Amino acid sequence: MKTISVVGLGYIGLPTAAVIAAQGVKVIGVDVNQFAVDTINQGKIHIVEPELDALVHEVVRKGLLKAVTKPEPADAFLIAVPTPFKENHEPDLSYVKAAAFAIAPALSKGNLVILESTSPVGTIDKMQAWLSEARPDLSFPSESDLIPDINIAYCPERVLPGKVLHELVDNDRVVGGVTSICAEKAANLYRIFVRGSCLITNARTAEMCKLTENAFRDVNIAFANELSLICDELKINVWELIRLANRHPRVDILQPGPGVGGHCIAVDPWFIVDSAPKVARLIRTAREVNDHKPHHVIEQVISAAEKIINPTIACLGLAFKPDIDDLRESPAVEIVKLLADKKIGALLIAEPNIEVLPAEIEKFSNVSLSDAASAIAQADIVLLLVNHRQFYQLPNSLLTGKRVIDTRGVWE
Ligand code: SAJ
Repeated sequence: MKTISVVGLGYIGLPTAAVIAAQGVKVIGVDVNQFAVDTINQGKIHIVEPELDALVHEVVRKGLLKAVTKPEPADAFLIAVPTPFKENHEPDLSYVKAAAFAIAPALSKGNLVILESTSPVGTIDKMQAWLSEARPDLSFPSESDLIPDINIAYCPERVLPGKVLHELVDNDRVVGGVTSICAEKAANLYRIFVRGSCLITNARTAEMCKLTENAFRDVNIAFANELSLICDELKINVWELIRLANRHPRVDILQPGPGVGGHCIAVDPWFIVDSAPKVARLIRTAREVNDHKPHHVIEQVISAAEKIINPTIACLGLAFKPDIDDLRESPAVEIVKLLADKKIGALLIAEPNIEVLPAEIEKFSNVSLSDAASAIAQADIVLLLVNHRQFYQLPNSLLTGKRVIDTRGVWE
């Protein structure tokens, strides 16, 4: 494999492109975002991920990675574009469709096309149909038993934001081919940079596997979140309860929080619900339990603020999980926005990983950015939303006399 094209240079595509290029393979990265393309070609990055800047700098300098806005011929095309959902939780495949039509003119006989984007079951068939529509002169795997011109596979990414460069290499990969030859060819591509095992299956199972992994986590977090609501009612410390229950050899409960954030776990289970609405009852309920959690936290703040005139509320953390600066789909952001909108009091936000508040929060006149210690010192109510490592270091004495709502169990 001499040249690999990676389509979509975001949180998954760019690290993947860089890791492949680091193995000495020529990589052409494609993105519709001119700013991203220009930034990468300068050896810089437009996203935040530990160690990625140095790696991109090195592979661009060596001429192994270049970014373009229009696809160019390559031996393999790896598509890593977003698959969000629409208002009604229906999957939005428009980016996959656009990517398929964009690469079609650059395809030639012998090429391998792999989709990595999290997708509802059956997406690979749609992608193949779009490619075939755009290139009727080429044959595709399901059309005959003959060797097709183009091989197609679905291989989901499964890396954890914050540890992407390590997990890209060390995690096992599920490689789903439209035919077993497609799977074998795709596995050979991943073996260029993956140290984990490449587990071969069909494309449909691989599509469902990705959704299953994130739905599993969502259901388990929902269990913890539901327990936290039950414990609030029954006056039991949920953190102690979980710690004790987890001493059973076959019990491993996750941690409650203010809700589930990020762009994966709160989205992917809906793809399962959308495909099998009558039977996916537990998965749907878990989503609803987790989506309700931010509203429960708001109720807790409202009730704590009831007897205080013009309360000051310190809100600790905005990111969707600890020790990152990623605010996308963060329950903490949702909570702060709703509290600001309800004008419950003055909100002092402490988020050690950002320097300016996002516009959606900054627009409120009752909100300002602060450091954690002074926010707590001025506050009547302390609302802990993210368990960033800096917050564990704050002396407990700062909290004396404050009403504390700790959604992550940092000060339990
Ligand atoms: N959370 C809890 N309690 C917990 C664990 C997590 O409330 O006990 C919350 C976090 O605070 C966060 C959300 O869940 O708001 C999601 O965080 P996460 O660390 O569980 O997962 P992500 O979204 O960063 O990454 C997930 C990973 N999937 C699984 O662990 C099954 C990752 O491997 C996937 O590649 C990624 O989704 C993805 O791209 O799909």
